[in-house]
This record gives sequence, C-alpha cells and structure tokens, in this order.
Amino acid sequence: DILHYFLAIDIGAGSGRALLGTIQSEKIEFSEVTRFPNPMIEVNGFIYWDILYLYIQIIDSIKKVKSMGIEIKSIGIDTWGVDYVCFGSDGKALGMPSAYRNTNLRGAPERYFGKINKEKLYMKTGIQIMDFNTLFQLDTQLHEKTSINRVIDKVLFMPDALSYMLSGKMVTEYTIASTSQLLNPYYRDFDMELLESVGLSKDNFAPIVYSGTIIGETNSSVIKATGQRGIKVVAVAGHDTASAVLAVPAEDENFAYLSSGTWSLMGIESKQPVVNEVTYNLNFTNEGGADGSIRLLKNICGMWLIEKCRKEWEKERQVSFDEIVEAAMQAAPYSCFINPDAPCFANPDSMIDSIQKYCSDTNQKVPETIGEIARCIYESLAYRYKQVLQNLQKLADFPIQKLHIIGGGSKNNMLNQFTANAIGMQVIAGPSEATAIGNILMQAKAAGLVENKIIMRDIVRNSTALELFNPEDVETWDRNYNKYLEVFLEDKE
Ligand code: LRH
Repeated sequence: DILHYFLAIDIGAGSGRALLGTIQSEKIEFSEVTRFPNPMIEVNGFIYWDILYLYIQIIDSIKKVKSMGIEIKSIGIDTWGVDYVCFGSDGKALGMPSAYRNTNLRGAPERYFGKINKEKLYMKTGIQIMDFNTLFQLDTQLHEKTSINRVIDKVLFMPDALSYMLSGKMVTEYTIASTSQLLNPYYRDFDMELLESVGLSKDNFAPIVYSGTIIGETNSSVIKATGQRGIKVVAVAGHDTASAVLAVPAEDENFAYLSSGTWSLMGIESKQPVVNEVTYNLNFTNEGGADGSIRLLKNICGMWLIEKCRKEWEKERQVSFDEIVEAAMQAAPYSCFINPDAPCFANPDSMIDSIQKYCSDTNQKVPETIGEIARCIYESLAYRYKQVLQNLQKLADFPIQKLHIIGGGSKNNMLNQFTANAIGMQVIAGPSEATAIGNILMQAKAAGLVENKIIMRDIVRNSTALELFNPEDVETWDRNYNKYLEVFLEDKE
C-alpha cells in the first residue's frame, strides 16, 4: 500500500496551523508543518483579515512539505465561522474581508429585526442570534452602502475563498455555510427570503457541496509557486468546529462536547434540527455537522478572555499560559465571578478593566493580580459550562454521561478539573488537535480510506492519548454556584 499524505490547513481567529497526516492500520499520525498568526488588522477604525497573507502561509506549507521529499495527496482547509470574501464577476476579490469582531456590528441584529422579526428568523434558521452572523454582516454592508455592494458577484465563506484561490473553483461547503444564518436547517439550502432581505440571490453563492467533496486541483499559480504538481483540493468540514466535533473520540452517543479554543462551543449531536420555543429562548444554535447531523450547541466566550488579558499583561513582560494557570492555582478560590458571555467582553479596549468593572458593578471583590483575574475567568467558565450543560440535558433525548473536551483549551488540566467539579461529571480531555484531525479524516474519506464517522472516531481513540478528570469537591462547587448565579448579568447591555 502506498502511504497517502494529507495536508490540513486549520485557521482560527487568532492563529493558523498546517498539519501533515497519514492514516495506516486504523491509526492516524500527524505532525505540524507550520504555525502562523492570523491577526485582526485594524486600519482607520475598521478590522480586516489579511487573506493574501493566509494564502501565502498555505503556499509556504506546501513548499515545506515538498522540501521534505513528500508528495501530498490532497489539501483541505477549515477556518473559523461566519466571515466571507466578496468576489466580482471577473473572479477577483473585492477588497479585504471584514473581521467579525468589528464594532459596527453591535446592534446589527436589532436593526435587522425590522425586516424579519427575531422569532421568525430563529424559527427559519435555528441559529443562535449573534451580532456577527453572516446575515447581519451582509445587512450591515447594505445599510452602510459599502462601495463594493454594486459589484458583488459571489460571496464565498473563508475556507471556500481560500480553496478557490488554490483551485480556481468556487463551492459553498455546507458546514461553513451553516454558520451564516442564511440556511434552512431542514433543507440544508439557502432561504430565499433571507437572501433577498440582504439584497442577494442564490446566484451570489456557489453551489452547496457536502464535506468530503473534491473541489478540483491546485491551479497553475500554485504549481508555479510551489514547484509541486497538481494536488487535489478537498472541501473538508470547512467550519473548524464541525471538523473538531467529527474528531470527538466518543465510544457511544451519550456525550456532550466542548470544543475549547478562542470560543468554547458546547453541544450535542442531533440527527434532526431542534428548533422550538425552548431552543429559541435559550438561544441555541443548529449548525451543520460533517456527516449531515446537526450540531446543537451554544457559543460560549472561551479562551478569548484569557488571550485578551494576556496581551495586556505582556505590555510589561512576557507571560506564558503556564504561568497564568500556575498563578490562578495559587489564587484564592470562589472570590468573584463573571458571565463570560456578557456583551462587555465581546471586544473591549481593555479586558482587564471590563472584568474589574463587572466585579465592582456586582459588588464583588475586584480581582487585581494575574492569578486573581485568571482564577475568576476559569471558575466562571466552569460554571458557565455547568449552566449550558444543564440546558443541553433538557434538549437531549438521551442521558448526557460525559463531557469530551477537545481543542487547544483541552490542554489546561486545571480548567478540565474545575469543569469536572462544576458539572459533577467525568471529563475526557483530548485530542487538542481535534480540528486538524477532523480535517485529515475528511480528506481520507474523500480518498476512500475511511467510510464513516464511527470508524473515524475509532481511529481517533486508537491514536491519541486521552486524559480523564473525575469530579472532586462537588459539594463546595455546588454551594458556590449560587454565588455565580447571583452575579450573573444577562446578555443585555
Ligand atoms: C470557532 C468559531 C465558532 C464561530 C466563531 C466565529 O473558531 O468557528 O464556531 O461561531 O468561530
């Protein structure tokens, strides 16, 4: 058997990585090719993504693999959700793509509800209302009379845009499109009324394809730049969270997952969309899964809180994540709590100031040191997970017996233990590279090496070391949960 090499490009809203993977005798092996930053770049008060820089990172990773003497079978790209690039009828990009944390999106949903009311919109799409959903971004673009509006031919979501730059072929991959709030979750297709409401039609999007579809081959520009002959470009589960969920090392169906990175995405798998009064009031989302299942989940503000604080601490000196966790461990427990999802934490000028203001506004001890602030964040996250998990159990038609934590955040053993304590349930941590693994597995499927999700998950379990955390101190954690609830400010400004 010849060994096939798959190149997974996984780009989050902060950093990206390229991993090279192979699958052999029911095991996946992978190694990191490169890692690169993906900063939001502010120019004249507006934040952009640098799509050409991302393209160059992909080109460089192909070159690097080539210099190792390895032939790549295929390449697949996954990214964060909701953002997109607009193209003109000549196939050229219309400007730099806007980043979803732009403050011009504040209040965008409320303005949009004048067109289609909130409940009707939710019932049509089953998507959690968040300022930055593609629907609201496109509506804001229309409202602000952005100069490119008149010449938009196609809107491509971020992974599809990068695949197009590599292959010259345009597709709309289903999982990434499902983050847009433009799809009907039952038909898995665009909702015409929603498209019209933002001045677009189906012609403004490329045809929808499902994960595992081969889009084409790398084009002559890529061949010229890399010296590598044509490589297949595969539409993997383009939404990073969908790729991650595919790689949950679950043995059975009675689990919830937490994909932990800049965001904490907590949810369950469902065969059907769950869109009703309860999910509407809880603001749960129904995103598309890599295998056609539904990811019934909630976006929870995750490591963003720590990442932003760290940037501020680093103005004085270098502060590693290990140091932050160590300091948190030393700090006094249960001193103060925040609602990680309060709007004041979405993109504040200073995260530290915002956390301190939250605590003083709610008459709590105001955290000052790195350890105090980090402890406040980690404990509050653990309680937020408990709160969301309780709601998930109300929606699940099976008993949730364990929580799988995957993604970069799963390396934080202190938070894993806090989470197990708060939820009173076993936590299984790992793999931390779930997203890239899901990406590789989907390419392997396109190559005919693996058949379905069950086999994929067996492979993940066979190949990665998992860590178990059993609940401790449950009574104390339960008692302090009430304190968290008392200071829990709702998502209203
Ligand atoms: C996580 C993620 C999440 C989206 C957000 C914009 O990386 O894809 O699922 O909601 O980014």
